[in-house]
Amino acid sequence: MSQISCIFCRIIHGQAPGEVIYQDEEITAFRDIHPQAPVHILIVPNRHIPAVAALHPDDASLIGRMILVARELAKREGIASTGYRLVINNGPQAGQSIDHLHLHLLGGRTMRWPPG
Ligand code: DGP
Repeated sequence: MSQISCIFCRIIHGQAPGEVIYQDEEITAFRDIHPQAPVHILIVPNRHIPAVAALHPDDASLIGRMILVARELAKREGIASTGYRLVINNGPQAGQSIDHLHLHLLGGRTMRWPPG
């Protein structure tokens, strides 16, 4: 199910511009429009799931696959050995700005901790 007003649904379905670098029957990955690192990719479910808070137990394998896709893309992007960060923001205080679940893959520079 997709939502016409959701920018990520529109990118997934080719109805809005996006640099899609991976897609299968349940997951799409595209480059972040405001990259925070040399490599910044968003891995998203094709189905409109608003946030981690909206996940069901049946989605466990989907979330697992999103992480495996991120790992594969990190290899393809040449950051597997130098390291990378996977982030999911959930809700306003975490800074979630798009209400379509997305896993950030960030790499290509040294990261600080804790995050801001
Ligand atoms: P978050 O703050 O965790 O909700 O991250 C949302 C990310 O989505 C943010 O890093 C910028 C990115 N983004 C927002 N709109 C677009 C868009 O239209 N296209 C692409 N490729 N990325 C977008």
